[in-house]
Amino acid sequence: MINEKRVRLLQKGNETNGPVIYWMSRDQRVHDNWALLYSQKLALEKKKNLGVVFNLVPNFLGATIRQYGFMLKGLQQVESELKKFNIPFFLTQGNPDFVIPRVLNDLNASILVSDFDPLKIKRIWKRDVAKKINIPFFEVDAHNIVPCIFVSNKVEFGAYTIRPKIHKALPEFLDEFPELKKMKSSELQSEKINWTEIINSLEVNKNVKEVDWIKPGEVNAQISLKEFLDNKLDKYSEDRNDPNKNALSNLSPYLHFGQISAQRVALTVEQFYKKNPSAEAFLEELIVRRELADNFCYYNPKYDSFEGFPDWAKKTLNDHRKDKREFTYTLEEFEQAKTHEELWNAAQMEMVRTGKMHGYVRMYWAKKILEWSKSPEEALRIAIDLNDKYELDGRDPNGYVGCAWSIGGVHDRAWTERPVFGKVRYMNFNGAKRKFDVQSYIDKYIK
Ligand code: FAD
Ligand code: FO1
Repeated sequence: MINEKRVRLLQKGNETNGPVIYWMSRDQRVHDNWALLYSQKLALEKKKNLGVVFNLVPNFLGATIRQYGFMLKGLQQVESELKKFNIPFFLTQGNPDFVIPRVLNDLNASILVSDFDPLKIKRIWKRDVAKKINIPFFEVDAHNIVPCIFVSNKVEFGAYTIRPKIHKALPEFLDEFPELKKMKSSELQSEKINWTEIINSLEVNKNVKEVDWIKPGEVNAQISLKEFLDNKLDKYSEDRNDPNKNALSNLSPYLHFGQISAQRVALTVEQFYKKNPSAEAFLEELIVRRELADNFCYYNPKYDSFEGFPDWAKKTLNDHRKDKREFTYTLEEFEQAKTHEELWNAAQMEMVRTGKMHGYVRMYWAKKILEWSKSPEEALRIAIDLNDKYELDGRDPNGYVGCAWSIGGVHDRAWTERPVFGKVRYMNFNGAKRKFDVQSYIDKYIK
């Protein structure tokens, strides 16, 4: 059963007798995918074929071979898993507003289904595609447990305002997924995809190397989930702010690329780990914090700029715009970890080397960029640029909110006023020292 509140008709149209097409983008997985399940429901009801299209764009918000490699290896597994269900997978390349209408036309598609994504770039893609097609165009929120547009119709002030709305809706939306059914084999076939050729032909930055500590794809995501829940959930509450402890789930790259469903993670915790002392703390991050980020990006189009900060933060940062900066660094100096503070340099090196900076350190890392940049605008741009260039989980609503929380007080409150930060929450080396053994963290990343 699919809750219709997860589905939105973006544009009416006239069906053909061709296949239902799911334009996969944010949720790159076969199982536990509401957009794919809804596409199959339509196809079975209307006795039509079903196909999946993924359109590869030549560049995406500063992504490098590190992220494209992870994503494409995951998509390769999507293709072979779909084959077991007789669902052809079409990989197209180019600008979606040109390529998607063309492939829909080539396939004589009857209905188009897409997955929800609050990022501006995705909303522009869909708007442009909608202008050029006249078949029904649906959007399904396959990323959030409580659909983003259902849980609230406005920008929420913070976790404390969205949490009750989410918790009230969870009994209805934290429901079990139906199984994907096998389709009858049909004349709808996709041609063989030469994945090596596709990866080699990418014109993205190839100096940010792929990482090998995490294996991409839907199956590896499930293995990581089980490993975390069995071996690390117990200590999550107490250890999650200590970057020297391997206490986090490391699910964010899988969640970012949609290789695992947050709803599946939450269902697993509810079913098998309910009694765990850390279950609540983990679900708070996974459900409330994550859905709060989608809410911010969807209802605040300026989610990646100073304009998007709350009024109190804009005012206080403006009041302190002229404060003397003890140190200022350029993007390059930050990027090469050339600041005066070893802890910050170590955090930068963790991100550059592993593609995943520890969550606690990320807050300190971004706040120091505010302190050591010429302006809050420049600080936000540098934080986003570096985060999106090196992080596997970058280019994500969580990242824009993470940077805006750190630099512009988004979803936070005013604190004691001080130079440069004004009333934006301050964090520093001494604060970190109280939380964990900073020297061993530094030694680990600063040879
Ligand atoms: P865990 O603690 O195991 O959390 C599990 C899941 O809960 C995460 O994968 C994520 O989906 C969610 N979650 C946890 N913390 C947060 C949070 N603060 N906000 C929203 N969701 C959260 N997260 C990204 O996914 N992509 C980013 O680009 C990103 N950039 C950030 C930048 C800054 C400056 C800050 C302060 C935070 C950023 N975060 C980002 C949020 C958070 O740090 C990461 O989600 C988390 O560290 C991912 O590691 P994990 O999955 O092992 O975390
Ligand atoms: N989505 C696409 O539909 N096509 C792409 O080629 C594509 C590339 C890409 C590269 C890096 C990255 O982090 C994300 C990328 N995405 C792409 C989007 C991704 O699927 C997510 O939807 C968003 O980044 C999260 O909202």
